[in-house]
Amino acid sequence: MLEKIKNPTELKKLSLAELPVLTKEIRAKIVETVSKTGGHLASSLGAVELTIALHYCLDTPKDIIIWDVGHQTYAHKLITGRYENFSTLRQLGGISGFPSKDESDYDVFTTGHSSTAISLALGMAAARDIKGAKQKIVAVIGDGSLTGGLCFEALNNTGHLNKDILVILNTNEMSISPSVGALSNYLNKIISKPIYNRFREALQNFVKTRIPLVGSRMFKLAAKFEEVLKGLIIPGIFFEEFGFRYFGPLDGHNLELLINTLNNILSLKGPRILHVVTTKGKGYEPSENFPVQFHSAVPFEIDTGEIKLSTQNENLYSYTEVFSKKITELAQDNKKIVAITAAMPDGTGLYRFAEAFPERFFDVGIAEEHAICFAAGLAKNGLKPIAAIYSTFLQRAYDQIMEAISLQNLPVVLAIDRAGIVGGDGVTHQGIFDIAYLKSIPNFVLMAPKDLGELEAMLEFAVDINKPVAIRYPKTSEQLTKFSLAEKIKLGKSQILREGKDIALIALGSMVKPAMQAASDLAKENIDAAVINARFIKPLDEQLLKDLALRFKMIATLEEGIIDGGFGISILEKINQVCGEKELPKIIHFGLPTEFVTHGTREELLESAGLDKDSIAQKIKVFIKSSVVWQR
Ligand SMILES: Cc1ncc(C[n+]2csc(CCOP(=O)(O)OP(=O)(O)O)c2C)c(N)n1
Repeated sequence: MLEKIKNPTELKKLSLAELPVLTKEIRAKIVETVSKTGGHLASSLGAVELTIALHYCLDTPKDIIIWDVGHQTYAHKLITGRYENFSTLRQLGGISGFPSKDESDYDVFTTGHSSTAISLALGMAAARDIKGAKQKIVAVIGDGSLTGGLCFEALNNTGHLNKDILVILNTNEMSISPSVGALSNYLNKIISKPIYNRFREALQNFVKTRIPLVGSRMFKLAAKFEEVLKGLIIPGIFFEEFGFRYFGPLDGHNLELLINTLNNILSLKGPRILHVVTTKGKGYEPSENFPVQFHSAVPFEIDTGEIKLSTQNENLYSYTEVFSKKITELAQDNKKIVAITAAMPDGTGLYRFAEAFPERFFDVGIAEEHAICFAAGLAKNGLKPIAAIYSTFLQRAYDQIMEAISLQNLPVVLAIDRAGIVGGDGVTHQGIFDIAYLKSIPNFVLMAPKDLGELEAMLEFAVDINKPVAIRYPKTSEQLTKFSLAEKIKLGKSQILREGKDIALIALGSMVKPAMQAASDLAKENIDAAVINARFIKPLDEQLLKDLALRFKMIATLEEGIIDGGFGISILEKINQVCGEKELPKIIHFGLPTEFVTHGTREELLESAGLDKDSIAQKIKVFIKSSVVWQR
């Protein structure tokens, strides 16, 4: 059945009775594909019925569906013309794991960051009304994503503008990990035992037990009273106060109920919210049982749900894991250390810290802006906060980093995970802008470790220094290394790893290894390259740069981030400053162009950006040749 559905028009030709078969086929296709490619399995499985119901009731793409985050859209992709290519999910040149406006007219925005859907939908609704057009607009958002403050800005504005939009709130009690916060508790109460029902039970008991003689009259009075009370304490009163009409909670896997309800609600006017309850991972036992593991799954065996052996390597450790252990170890002795995550205790490795020091661990929900301000508050009152946030999501907290941390000069440590190329998650998740956006912020110390041992040393350094510090590290796994005490991290001091005379390669973090490999390959061709492990993006090692500028006619800078406004440009500026009258060395920058980087494996993407050891060596050879000609 699924194969034949090239678009929602064909979906609508199916009868209600046929739809359950389709849901099975969709789930099977998603599980089969993600078991090979990896991807957001559990969220997509939970939204299958909702997806079918929405496309069944709406006239997409004229009508609009905006999926918050967009990690739940695999069923949407399958019924909007991407069945044939679905096996290429998240692969280089294949279809994206998130909505992509360049991929399909049914994907309205290219998204991947949470809590934006209501704002986007409201903007489109306001434009629709100015144009006098007819268009239904729906935003689909999960309970985890609703913890983002941006949603409340949008709800507030929607109630004020009174626009026709439908928000579907898909609750499954999970963010990536279990949802946290007061709002999450409120939603759980609505689902598990609506306040209204509890009240009615209490009222009836009261009438029966306390006033038996006048029971029937009291029952009538109570019924009236109940009507009034209903207005005050219906489940969605919170949303009603924002100016929304609230419907639900509804079983989000009951297709017929969903379709009937949606048809009714879509014909109404004004801001509406439909609350559906779903099971994360629905229909595939391992993902229902382990929704955290299958939120963003790596390839697995379909029969058991076990991770495929080829994706495991026991000798390799991720930067996240080493961060996780080290920070927990440091916190044993240093009672001032507190840790903060914005809904990513597993992804950032802070789960370990949370287990060891629950009272010093804070999961603030998907709320990066709040996380940073909150960290500033903790630091102001004498603690040592470590906020672990992915590079891409930290973008959201730019202003808070600037004002709450930098302007106050508070000793907060930003542990920036997933810095650089992240792979399959693609354009919205690449952590390639953080150097450029943090470098210009006063007071910050910015660092990047060359290996796992150096990450540990940098963490020690960061918790000791009384300044704002950011450490960026990549999404990759390596063999463990030990940091020798003789190397000791000193503020703004780089490390010479290899002497040379023809060219100096100044490499940052993850680029140190390919720079060293390129240097040994170049040596075979009689090119003698020095390699410097920069360690610091800020402050730069002025003394060393002066020395290099005097000794070398050619310098290369290497970083896993955009060149524009990046580390290499800082080196160029500094060398320009320190060189004085002396002729400047010729400088070549290795890094990424100011463009969005698509999905693929990390290795493929680094290679296509010329950041692998062979491309580096090759380009340096050409650079040296052309520089010699140029100098003559
Ligand atoms: C700004 C931002 N922070 C963090 C994330 C990482 N993230 C992706 S999905 C997700 C959980 C979303 O939970 P929910 O909306 O309830 O959807 P579910 O996966 O439970 O269906 C998180 C934290 C993100 N995409 N955007």
